[in-house]
Amino acid sequence: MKQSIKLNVQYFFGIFLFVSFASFSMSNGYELWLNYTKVMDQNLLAEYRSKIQSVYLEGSGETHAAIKKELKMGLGGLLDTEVVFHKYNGTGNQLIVSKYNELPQELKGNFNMDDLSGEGYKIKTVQLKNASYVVVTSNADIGLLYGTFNFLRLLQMNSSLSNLDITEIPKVDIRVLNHWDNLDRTIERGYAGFSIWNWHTLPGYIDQRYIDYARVNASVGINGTVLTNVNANALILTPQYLEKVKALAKVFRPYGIKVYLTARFSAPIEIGGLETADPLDANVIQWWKDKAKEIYTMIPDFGGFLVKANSEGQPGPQNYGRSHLDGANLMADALEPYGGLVIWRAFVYSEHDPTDRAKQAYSEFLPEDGKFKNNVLLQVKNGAIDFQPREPFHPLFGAMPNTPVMMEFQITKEYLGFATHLVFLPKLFEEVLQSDTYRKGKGSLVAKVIDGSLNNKKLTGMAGVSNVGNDINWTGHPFGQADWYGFGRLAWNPYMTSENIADEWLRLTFSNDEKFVQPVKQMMIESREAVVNYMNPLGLHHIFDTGHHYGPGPWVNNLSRPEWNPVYYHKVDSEGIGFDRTRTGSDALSQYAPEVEKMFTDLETCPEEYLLWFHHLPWDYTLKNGRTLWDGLGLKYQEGVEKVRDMIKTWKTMEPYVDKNRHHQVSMLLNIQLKEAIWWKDACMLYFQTFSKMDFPKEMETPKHTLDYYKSLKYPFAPGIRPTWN
Ligand code: GCV
Repeated sequence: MKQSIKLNVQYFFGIFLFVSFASFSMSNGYELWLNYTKVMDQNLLAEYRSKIQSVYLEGSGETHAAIKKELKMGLGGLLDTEVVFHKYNGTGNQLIVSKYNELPQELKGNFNMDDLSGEGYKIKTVQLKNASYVVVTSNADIGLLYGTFNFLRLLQMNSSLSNLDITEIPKVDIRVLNHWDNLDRTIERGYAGFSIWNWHTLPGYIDQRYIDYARVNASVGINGTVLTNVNANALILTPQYLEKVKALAKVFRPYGIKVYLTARFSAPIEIGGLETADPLDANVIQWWKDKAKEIYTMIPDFGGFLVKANSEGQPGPQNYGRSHLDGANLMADALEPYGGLVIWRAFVYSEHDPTDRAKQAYSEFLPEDGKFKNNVLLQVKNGAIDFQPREPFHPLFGAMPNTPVMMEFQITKEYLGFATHLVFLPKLFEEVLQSDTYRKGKGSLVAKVIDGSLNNKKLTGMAGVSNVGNDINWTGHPFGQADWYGFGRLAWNPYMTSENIADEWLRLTFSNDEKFVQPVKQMMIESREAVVNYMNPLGLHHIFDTGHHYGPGPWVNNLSRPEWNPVYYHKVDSEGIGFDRTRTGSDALSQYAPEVEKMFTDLETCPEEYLLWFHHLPWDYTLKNGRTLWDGLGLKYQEGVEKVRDMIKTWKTMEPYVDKNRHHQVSMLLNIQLKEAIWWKDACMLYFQTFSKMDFPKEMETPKHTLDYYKSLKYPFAPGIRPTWN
């Protein structure tokens, strides 16, 4: 039987995981955080084995089957023992995994299930006379699956089973990954290989990866996936491709994951043969209705459409003189009979609009508050520009009380060093979620907008632009897995701290040894500020090289649209640097609540992290530490570089705790990160110096090359560049 469990494991994770189980020193990271290797602590192992002598598992159906498989794999691996499924024994030392209505009668009294949604669950140690049970229960199969994953996580993290009393309910409804995957398998802003969706071999060939993808997502509560790029190709809505989507939906269904697709606004023309895509045209309206019916006939639980319209060249209702509202409601009407959703993106800015790009989404969408159909969510990026290493929160959060506004984070690191830099993103996500919008007074956190509690919203959501590709370890950088994990955990509970997330992930993925967990956790937490410092300190933003966004390009000034040029964002001149967004400048600050506007406007209260985001300041402006702005900039760049050196030192000492393969991978990547941090410092400071005409601060290491050298660097094949959009 032990043998058969091993075979199961091999079956479910494929050959990659088998290799990693076979030899710790060869781990390739394919298993992600579902690392069910045997519990090392002998006392705990003995405790677990004695408390889980058998498993009572009641129920039927596909999700139930998924639970059983996971328990076999998880317990089989962690306890390195035969997993015995048994009827309720009445004598204890049994793991009970059962929906509440199927629980043995004598256990039911220990639970009040009224407060639970279908996705919620409870895990409790129940003492009955002399018998002790660990019970995982829920009102629905999917909650039971989530509870099962949590239970396995407890074992992975070496928690005691003696006094468990856990109630978990997701705080956000739609917890969804956005894949910017194209039908040719390239990924826009993807740095971990090609798309895992093999459209060519679907629907006939079901890659083991699809199943493992569903498992890992469900393990953190992600319940939806948008399979295709927002720069959409209408072909995905043709019958040929819908058959493939249907096959994926079937794989994901037992794991509670719905599929969504991106809908190209001009699809009625491109694949429907109509002459227009005008949202008010009767034929267009009918076309979308027919398309929705066709999709739901094939995929009854289809999630809905994600739409990028009239943004960066994508077609949309404005091509016909109509509004975003017209466009969104058109699709909402079509999907409504089937319970489908429209997720409409607020990421819009126009080359024909001369106002500050940061202001445009707010101006466009605010007047539409309360006018969208009930099945529309507005998906808003965390900041008003574009996933920068640090951005102030988007002013739309909290400003549209009558519209479900959902969060869009970017898990892939378009502007944070691709899959090469170790930057722990949950720290960034946490900062945004904990920001105070002041829309309903102090404490109106972005997190409260996202979980709906600020304005009593019934429909809530959080999206993460995926960092997954077909690299063996899914995310390229081994630590990129933590960003995927952390996104899922925060989508479930936007109030989790990044520290807890790092702690969990490290234990699940690497080791429970405190000598490993504590220093590496600290390194992860600090890694986000490091990247801000060596790329975009003191509120600088969007100074990345053109198109691919790899490396610095603060000098770029020749692109056709002004707001595509870095010079637009830093506004450097001989006097100083920064974007004045106060009333004397673009006045973008007036889009925030008065308290927030005041805080950012007043130089006394504006956090220095956001200084140059909101202010154009002279080179000799005095920072809080008494140094000039010019010196401060150099010192911040240097600080970022030093932090990467610290990270390298820390990681070196971790060799005894990490398998050779991953230790070596991370070491190599950290060395590249250091090289690139220095590149950023040198290139930016040399460029800014041509305006400030000041000497570098003495603490800053002298640049290795000339500015011309840095300007000459070209990366025509950097990964993730936009392919032709159609
Ligand atoms: C999918 C940025 C990225 C684009 C991306 C766009 C968006 O501009 O560089 O690659 O397009 O955001 O979010 O739509």
